[in-house]
Amino acid sequence: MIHASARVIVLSGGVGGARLVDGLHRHLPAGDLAALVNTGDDFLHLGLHVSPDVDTVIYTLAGLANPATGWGRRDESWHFMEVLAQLGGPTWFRLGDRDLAMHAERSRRLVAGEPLSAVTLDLAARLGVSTAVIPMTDEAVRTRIQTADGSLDFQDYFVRLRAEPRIERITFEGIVGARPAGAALEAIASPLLEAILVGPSNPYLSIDPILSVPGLRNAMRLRGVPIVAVCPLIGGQAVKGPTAKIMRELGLECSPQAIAEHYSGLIDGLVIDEADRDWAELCGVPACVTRTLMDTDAARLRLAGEVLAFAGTL
Ligand code: FO1
Repeated sequence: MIHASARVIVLSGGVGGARLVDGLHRHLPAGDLAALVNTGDDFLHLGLHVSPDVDTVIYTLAGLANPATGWGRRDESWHFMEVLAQLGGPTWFRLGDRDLAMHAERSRRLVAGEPLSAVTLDLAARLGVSTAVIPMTDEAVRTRIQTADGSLDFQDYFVRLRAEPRIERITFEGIVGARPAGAALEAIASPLLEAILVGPSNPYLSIDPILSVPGLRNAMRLRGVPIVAVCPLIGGQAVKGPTAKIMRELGLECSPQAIAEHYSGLIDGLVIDEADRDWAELCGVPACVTRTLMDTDAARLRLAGEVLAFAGTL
């Protein structure tokens, strides 16, 4: 129940979001942080429930993440994939031997009837992670990409097709029946809560699923603590992933102003990079201009401190 005493909640999806979670995890005393993570990227693969954004946060905070990719584990071996290839199985989604244990054990506990949030909180704790890693919902929500040639499962689009298809619309299958994970509502209700942060994740693919879980956005808005987002773009470009490409395909300008507009009504402030200093007056909310590139552990730690300090002024 460490999340019931959270001081800070951070919304995260993808590799970029996990970097800010890591900075906050390093900056804050153990147990003060709760990460509310996207599960729209989850899928059943080889009969296993894979939760990529959750695992990216867990591995990053545990110091186990592959530094080159940001996802999966460092010091991996690939015997499973080698034999899978020989057997003619799908190899487009790469599962390392050690990573495989996470998917197998999560699947075993889900099949036994445990809710995703209970399994996730426990697996993170078993890897020594003191931050509460909370899936946005225990129900199945699946991000689907609508293209001119039909709709695609998320990982098919993002990994197998390398995010090349042109997006017309993004939908979240199962979102209507989804409820916020109990642990998420407990963290939001924490009497110690000081701020809610939105990581520099892809707003459309990674944050919108979280904000679309019925009741979650309102619960955060009504809590009455500052809500601050970190802009995922620097100089009109995404630091990692297809955010800028998707914004163009959705007819959006790749600017901090478009990001601020996307989060309008939710955020009280936006953190933007020095390269985008000229946009500060155009975001409609107070903007904090700083260096947002988290290319080192020190940069993650520094940005985390600055974001929290900025939230404290709102
Ligand atoms: N991303 C890839 O681009 N290629 C992969 O083979 C791949 C495997 C993978 C395995 C486990 C995991 O937790 C994540 C993995 N990812 C892979 C990343 C994942 O597709 C994305 O990080 C999220 O779904 C979007 O942020």
